[in-house]
Amino acid sequence: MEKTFVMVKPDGVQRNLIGQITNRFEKKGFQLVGAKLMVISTELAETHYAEHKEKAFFGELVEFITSGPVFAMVWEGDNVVNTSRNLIGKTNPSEASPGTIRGDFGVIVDKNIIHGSDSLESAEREINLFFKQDELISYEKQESAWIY
Ligand code: RTP
Ligand code: MG
Repeated sequence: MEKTFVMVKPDGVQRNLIGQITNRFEKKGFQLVGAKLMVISTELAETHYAEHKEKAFFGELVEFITSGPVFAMVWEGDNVVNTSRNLIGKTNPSEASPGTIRGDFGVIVDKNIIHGSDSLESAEREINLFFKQDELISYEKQESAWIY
């Protein structure tokens, strides 16, 4: 089953948006298979965002993403990589459609609330960067009497 890496960035955590963001993925029908609150090291931030190393905003991006706790998650489901990017919305919240996470909660590009992997390859790379194999739990949804 396809998996993707999603992370509530430090601004989203500070604004108490973890619940509302995870709720959108749950309501969509995706399954949470891993999650943790963590503070990213500078080394991990630089590796995660290595594709932007040469960009003018790289230093600020690393500084921001390491500035406080993030909520890192792995979500599973059909086409979850692409669909998550659609739920998240365009990089710049001023261009992101209402109804998307960035469109509803974000204002400026360098504080855009949430990260989502941009391809299957990125998803695999990022999941392995942030999670150990035994931190991911695959499980069946049950239709049994003890669920109320
Ligand atoms: P992300 O990787 O964080 O999920 O965002 P993304 O794919 O939508 O956008 P990407 O091009 O990968 O950019 C990574 C992050 O860099 C910041 N950024 N700042 N100042 C700027 O012009 C600028 N452009 C990008 C954003 O915070 C973006 O999420
Ligand atoms: Mg990106």
